[in-house]
Amino acid sequence: METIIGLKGREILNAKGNPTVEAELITSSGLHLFASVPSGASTGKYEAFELYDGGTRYGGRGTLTAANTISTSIRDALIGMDVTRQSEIDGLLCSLDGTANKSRLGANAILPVSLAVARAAASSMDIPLFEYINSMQAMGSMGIPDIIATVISGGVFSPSGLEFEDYMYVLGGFEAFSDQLEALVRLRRHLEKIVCGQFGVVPEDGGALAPPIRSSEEAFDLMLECARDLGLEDHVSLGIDVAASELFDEGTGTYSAGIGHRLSKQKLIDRYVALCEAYPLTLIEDGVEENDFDGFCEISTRMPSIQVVGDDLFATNVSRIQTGIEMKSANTLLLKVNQIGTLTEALAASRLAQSNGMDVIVSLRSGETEDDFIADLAVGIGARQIKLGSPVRLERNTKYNRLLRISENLSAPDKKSF
Ligand code: 2PG
Ligand code: MG
Repeated sequence: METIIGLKGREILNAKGNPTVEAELITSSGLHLFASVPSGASTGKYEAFELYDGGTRYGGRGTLTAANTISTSIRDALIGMDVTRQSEIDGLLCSLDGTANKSRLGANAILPVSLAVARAAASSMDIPLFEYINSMQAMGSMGIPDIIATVISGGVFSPSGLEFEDYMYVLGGFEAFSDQLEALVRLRRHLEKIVCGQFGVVPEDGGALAPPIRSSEEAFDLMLECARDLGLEDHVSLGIDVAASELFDEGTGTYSAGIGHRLSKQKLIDRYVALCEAYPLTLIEDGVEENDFDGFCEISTRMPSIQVVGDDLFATNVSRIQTGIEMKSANTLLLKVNQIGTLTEALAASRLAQSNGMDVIVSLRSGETEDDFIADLAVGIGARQIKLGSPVRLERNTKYNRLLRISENLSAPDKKSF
């Protein structure tokens, strides 16, 4: 039996230069495993709580308290436990916290421990992490996901006033994952050339370009021109993450769509329908605000052939996913482990979605770390897609690179890559 003999929390920096938390776990046979948590910028109301120190250090965003919790109370509770008892350990972490949204210890203290435990279990069994995750999931087959990548940023990620948050290429139809990734690199490079040729040097956010454009039509035209130039138009369609909760004004019940424009829900959905008619738009994430299960249902009814994705809507939370299933709100779950705070709960979320015929997209957060756990997660649960962003930032490429290794492994299972 492989047991936990040491556990330490540490404050580290994410890709945005903000503090986050890493767990370091030591097992009885001497394994050292690390895991860290990302954080979002456009976080939903129903996400698990991230605990920050307050005060003046790092503008109040320090994570020493959460890191210290790992080294003390979580450590004391977990010492001696068998690393293969993931659900028991996650249950214990939840009960140590004792709140519905992990607001006492912080999900940023709980999640890195949960992920490090899974890594330790896989290592102790001498199997790759994705295989271990698949065995815990007990449903569906493993597979390399297709890529969804934000290449143009708007909303809170851009100073431009461009109406929606993420403009994404939805890739598909490639023989090999490596071909798909190479195509994405070419798309991102060529798009930069087109955009900079037109606007000069433009700001970037997490590798996505933020040109001074205001309308989705302009973003789509740039993206399609780029795909056509490279002869890749049959391999890409378009997606948007509206992140509509960021645009919603509760008082008036309206949405801001770009600077100076306010739209009713009806007009906003009409706008999606018009965009779908004019462009190969196949994916709309968070098209209305996070409480509006009916609004999501209306999007699904009016555009039955696209992927209607719930991110802030579901918050990787089984009870919200259950409501969405009953109300036929969306056909796709965006799965973000730190929205819920333990691996066991994230797996339950994907199991519920998949067993009800929904697609799952495993997603990063805008404030990522170098941890590549979500690549194994996506493969292990057989997610249809993974949302990782532009492949020009190492915090994103660690995940792409892990998928390259895994895809080699899956095509030649005798040559295991761990
Ligand atoms: C999202 C992600 C990535 P964040 O909304 O899907 O764009 O953003 O991690 O800031 O929530
Ligand atoms: Mg989103």
